[in-house]
Amino acid sequence: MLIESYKIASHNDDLLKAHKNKLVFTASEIAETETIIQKLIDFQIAIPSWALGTGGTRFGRFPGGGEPRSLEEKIEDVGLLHALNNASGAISLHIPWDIPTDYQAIKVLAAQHNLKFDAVNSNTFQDQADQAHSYKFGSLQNVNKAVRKQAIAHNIEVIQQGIALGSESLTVWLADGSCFPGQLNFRKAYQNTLESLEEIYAALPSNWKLFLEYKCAEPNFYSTTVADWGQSYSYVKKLGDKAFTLVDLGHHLPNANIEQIVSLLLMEEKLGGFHFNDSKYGDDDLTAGALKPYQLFLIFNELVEGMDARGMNHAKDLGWMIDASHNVKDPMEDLLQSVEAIMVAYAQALSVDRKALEIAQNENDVVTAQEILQNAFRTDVRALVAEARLRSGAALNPVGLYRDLAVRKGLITERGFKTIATGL
Ligand code: AOS
Ligand code: ZN
Ligand code: ZN
Ligand code: ZN
Repeated sequence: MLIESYKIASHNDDLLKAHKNKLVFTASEIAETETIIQKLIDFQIAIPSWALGTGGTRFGRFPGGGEPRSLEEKIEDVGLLHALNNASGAISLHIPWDIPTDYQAIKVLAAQHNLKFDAVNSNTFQDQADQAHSYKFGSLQNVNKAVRKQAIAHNIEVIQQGIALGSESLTVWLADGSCFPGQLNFRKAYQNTLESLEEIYAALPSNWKLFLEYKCAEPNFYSTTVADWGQSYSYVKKLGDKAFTLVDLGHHLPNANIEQIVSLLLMEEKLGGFHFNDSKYGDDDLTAGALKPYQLFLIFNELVEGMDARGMNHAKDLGWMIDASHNVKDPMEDLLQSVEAIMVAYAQALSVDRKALEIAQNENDVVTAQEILQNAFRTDVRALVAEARLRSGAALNPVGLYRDLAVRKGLITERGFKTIATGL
C-alpha cells in the first residue's frame, strides 16, 4: 500500500485555510517561528519495529488485522507513517525478530521509503529455539560463563547485522536481575555484566555508539542489574567514549525527576538517547504525552537547554526512538500520536524565552521562572508542527488522513485479518 502525494496534497488543500489562520495567530504569540519550523522539519523520530503490531499483555492479545508479517512489511508500515508525517524517517530493528534474508533488498526498500536504520536492539531476554543455553537466570550477568559467552556472541552478531544495514548504534536492554533476596551476588553480577559489555563494546566500529538502557524492575522484581541511570552511567563511564545511557521514560521508580536525570547525563556527556512513551504505574508503554505532557515538555526543555549549551545538533547527536505499544489502539495511529506529542513538546521547548528564564533564575524569581515555562507549555504550537509537515510534503492531519484513506482496511485486504507481527 502506498499513499500517493496527490492524496496528501488534496487533503492539505481542504485544511489549508484554517491552518494558515492558526499559523498567523501562533506567530503573533511566539518569537522566531521560522527557526522553530526549520528545526521541526529536521527532527526525526525512529519507529520501533516491534510497535507495528498490537501489543500484548500476559493476559491476552487482540490483533486488529493487517499487521506486518515480515521485515519488509514493517518497513512498508513505517514508510506509510513517514509519508503521513515526514517525521518518522527511521526504523529501529530488534534481532532476532527482524533478521533480513537479503540485506541489499532490505536497504533498497528502506531507501525507497526514505528510511534510515536507527539503533539495532539485541535480545537476551528470551530464549530462541536454536540456542544452547537459557537466559532464565540472566544473560550478561549469568554465573555460568557459557551463557555469558552466548549472550556476548549474540550482541556481536547484532552489531554485524547493523553494519550490513547501515545502522550506527546498538541498544542493549537487559532483563538481568533477580527475583528474590539472596538469589544474586550483586557485586559479581555487576562485574560479569561489565566484562561482558566490554567484549561487546570492543566489537563496535569506530563510528558506532552503544546505548545501555536501564529499568528499575520487570521482569525481575527484586533487583535489576542495570536498574537506574546511576548504574547505567557507572557502566558506560567505564566502557568508554562510545558508550551512553539510554533513557526509557517508563523505566523509573514513581515520581522520579526524569528531566533532572536528562540534564545531568547531558552535562556528563553520557546521554545517548530516548525511548519515548508514557505511563501511570510502571513500564506501561502508553502513547507518548498521553498522560504527562508537561513532563515531556520539561524533558525537552532540558534537552534544548543542555544541547544548545554544548553546541549539539538536536536532530543528529542523540538517538530519538519510541518504545510504546499496547493492545487497544491501531498501532499506526498510536505511533502517529506519539510522534505528534514529541514534536509538540519539542516545539514548546524551542519557544521558551531562555534569556528571560536565565535572568529569573539568577534573580531567584521563582514566580517568573514558572510563568515562563508554563506560558510556553500552554501556548498552542500545533500549527507550527503542522506547518513543518506541510512544507515537507506531509499531511496537515496525519491521523485524519490515515482514517480518510482507510489505510488499515487496505492493509487487511493486502495481508489478511489473521496476521500477527513478530515481536512482543
Ligand atoms: C524493555 O522494557 C525495554 O523498554 C526495551 O527497550 C525492549 O527492548 C523493548 O521494549 C522491546 O522488547
Ligand atoms: Zn525501552
Ligand atoms: Zn520498557
Ligand atoms: Zn516501556
